Amino acid sequence: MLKMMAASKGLVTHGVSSCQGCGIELIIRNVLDVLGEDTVLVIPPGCAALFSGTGPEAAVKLAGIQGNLENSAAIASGIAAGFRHQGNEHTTVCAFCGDGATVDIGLQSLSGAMERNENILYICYDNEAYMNTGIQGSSSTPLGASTTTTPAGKPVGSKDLIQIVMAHGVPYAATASVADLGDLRRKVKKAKGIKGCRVLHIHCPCPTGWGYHSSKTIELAREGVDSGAWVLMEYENGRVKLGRRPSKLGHAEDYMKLQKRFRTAVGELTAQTNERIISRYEYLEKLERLGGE
Ligand SMILES: Cc1ncc(C[n+]2csc(CCOP(=O)(O)OP(=O)(O)O)c2C)c(N)n1
Ligand code: SF4
Repeated sequence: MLKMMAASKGLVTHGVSSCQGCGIELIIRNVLDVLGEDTVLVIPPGCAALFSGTGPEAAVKLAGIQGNLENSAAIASGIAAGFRHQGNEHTTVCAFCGDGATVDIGLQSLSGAMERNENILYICYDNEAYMNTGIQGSSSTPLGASTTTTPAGKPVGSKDLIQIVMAHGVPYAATASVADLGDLRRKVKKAKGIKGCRVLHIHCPCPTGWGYHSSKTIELAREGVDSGAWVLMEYENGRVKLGRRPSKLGHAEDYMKLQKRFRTAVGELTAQTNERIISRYEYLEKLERLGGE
């Protein structure tokens, strides 16, 4: 492993133990490539912890800490306070957390950090379930998706994290996806250059939990963006700016058909999914127009 670390060029070594086709690996390689080595990472338990670890198992060549599911934003806030005390204004403190660690178990600590406008970059990679412990449903799991705790399909929709973040009035927040790595990198770069609490919410396909072939990660992420199941947007200084308009807005069938987790979501549930996608998108468009007035 030490040899692999030395041989790999970026800040993430070769030979990580995530599943083939895992969206997290693409995300963390790109995020750290943009953030650079003057970065401290906070990673809670979850699949991203496959990249942290201690000693020779660590796949990232950065200082960092693995905390708890409840308190990544609080730990990051403490590290940022330490740097402030030392007069260090340059190091990026980045929390890199799954959806369970963000929208469920760590939501209160994230909310506090956003309220206090802590100088941290909080990234939620969203694979839409508790993957590391066996694909349990989270409040980011979408309507109709089958998990080990929602075997017949989740009967309710997901929490809208970006709107929760916007309600806190942070200086910068954005959604991104592995469907468009150029856009993702641009948003990471922008977030890096802003002071205060910045939040990125990144769609993260998971072949193991979503039930698709590992070669289809990018194709699937693109279907998500094209259908509007995942909306690319930014929020800056109180204004919403939508990214590329979905080319098949409200037609999530192709996206859903590619994934076994939606095998029970037929007919009525698919129609409900499409309705939700359209009404959410129209609402976001209204917010964008309001910001422009
Ligand atoms: C309070 C608490 N409950 C449960 C666990 C067990 N646990 C460890 S990792 C994990 C899954 C985390 O899911 P998520 O944050 O979505 O990340 P993913 O595994 O999907 O990458 C769970 C439930 C824990 N560590 N702490
Ligand atoms: S279970 Fe999913 S998120 Fe976790 S390592 Fe495997 S592909 Fe990645």
